[in-house]
Amino acid sequence: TTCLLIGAPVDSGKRRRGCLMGPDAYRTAGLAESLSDLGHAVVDLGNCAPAPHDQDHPNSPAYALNETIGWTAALSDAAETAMTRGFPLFLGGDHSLSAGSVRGVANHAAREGRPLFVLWLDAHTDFHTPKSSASGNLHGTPVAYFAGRDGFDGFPTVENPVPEENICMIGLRSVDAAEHEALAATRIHCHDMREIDEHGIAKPLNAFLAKVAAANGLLHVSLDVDFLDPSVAPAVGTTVPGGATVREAHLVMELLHDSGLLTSMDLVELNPFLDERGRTAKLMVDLAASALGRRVFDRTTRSFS
Ligand code: DIR
Ligand code: MN
Ligand code: MN
Ligand code: MN
Repeated sequence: TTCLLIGAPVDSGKRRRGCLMGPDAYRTAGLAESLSDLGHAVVDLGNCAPAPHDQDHPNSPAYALNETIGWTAALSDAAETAMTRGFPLFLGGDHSLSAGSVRGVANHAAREGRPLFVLWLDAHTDFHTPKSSASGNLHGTPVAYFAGRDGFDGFPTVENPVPEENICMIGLRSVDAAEHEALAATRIHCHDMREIDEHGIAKPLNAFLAKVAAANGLLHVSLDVDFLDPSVAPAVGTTVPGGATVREAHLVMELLHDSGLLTSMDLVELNPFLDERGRTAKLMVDLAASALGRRVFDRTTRSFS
């Protein structure tokens, strides 16, 4: 596989600053080296910049709306192009970047005549619209955008919305009332941490992967740092206790790799300003490596019975 590293230093999706340093933290933590050690060709495409956009009003209800629109347009184009060349890895940047990455990947999938599936690994559902959001932070809106919800005036039109039943969320533990109500009216697969506690993380994941395989789909994974428990991944602005363990997260990545279905990925919400000597950045790099084939023993050739 040719891994394409696409820096997306998006910091407009919320008020707390620092995610713009994410791409360089991943580079510093050795992402390219980790992937080339696995035998992949790695091309670092450098950092993207937002498309030209109107200036933002400092007190608009949706924070930095126009800048986020500019990022969505630029990253969508970058994603669509990258999908024809290899495996894109979007190095965030806050989660608003996924409005662009997923829109672009969805356009590519449509051109290939294949359905797109999205796995959302996050404490949050990010299913607000700019109108429903109480915080006005647009990093809480990308799923609503690429699923085709109304309320994204000024954003690039979503020509190829991801069908609700093709979206699976795992790790949920912070869902507000407006999101609950909106999600209840959809066919999005939502798996909260209680379900993981009771049944294990492989169960909902394998069920979803079976659907992707049966449909010959493309699979995009969006990994929010706050999917992980803050005790192991502190460098994120929106920590929520009770998240995935290191091994639960690696198991997800290992199963994704073994499925052979994964075709693109976002690493989002890392705020290096809050990190402890690169600890969270290194964990995210290790998870990306697992998704791209790092393993202890190879399940395809070894028998453990
Ligand atoms: C939160 C932000 N739900 C909001 N979401 C986050 O502002 O609406 N997503 N942090 O990962
Ligand atoms: Mn998120
Ligand atoms: Mn989150
Ligand atoms: Mn499900």
